[in-house]
Amino acid sequence: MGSAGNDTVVLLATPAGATIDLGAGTDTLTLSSAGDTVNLKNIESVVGLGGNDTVVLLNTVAGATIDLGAGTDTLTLSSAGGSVNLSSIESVVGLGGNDTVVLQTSPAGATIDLGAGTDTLTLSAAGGSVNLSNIESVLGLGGTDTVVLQSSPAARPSIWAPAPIP
Ligand SMILES: [Ca+2]
Ligand SMILES: [Ca+2]
Repeated sequence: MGSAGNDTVVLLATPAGATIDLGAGTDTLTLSSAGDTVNLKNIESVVGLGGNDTVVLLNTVAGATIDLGAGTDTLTLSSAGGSVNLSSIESVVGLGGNDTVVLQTSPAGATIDLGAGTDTLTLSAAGGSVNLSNIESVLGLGGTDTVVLQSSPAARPSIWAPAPIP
């Protein structure tokens, strides 16, 4: 458990399934280079390195930034939903909450399933290829996007693309 202050924690080795709660403040956690399987709470910034990381968010700090680095990484969002900014995550799993996900970078062929709730995904400005499930709204930016809908909500999702430059 972290203190109320701002904690900066670097994991050197972590038991699989460890739960890490850094409490109040603006906290940063760096996962071990071997890859970690962890359950996280109250962490504003998560940095993964080259290992394969499996991360479960027990809660989502609004606007949290999560970059799991190289490797084959999986992130499960909090069941309460929330807004997160993601980089370098091969598989993102959302649960019943309303999720607002912004991809800052996405690996080619990343799989993103935001589950139940009313979910919004913003694609990376760099473009890329993604496989999507259960997302009510998808917003693309200036990049070249390849999107495969593996399953879409009953009402077709609304997908926006920027207007062409006149
Ligand atoms: Ca990683
Ligand atoms: Ca959801």
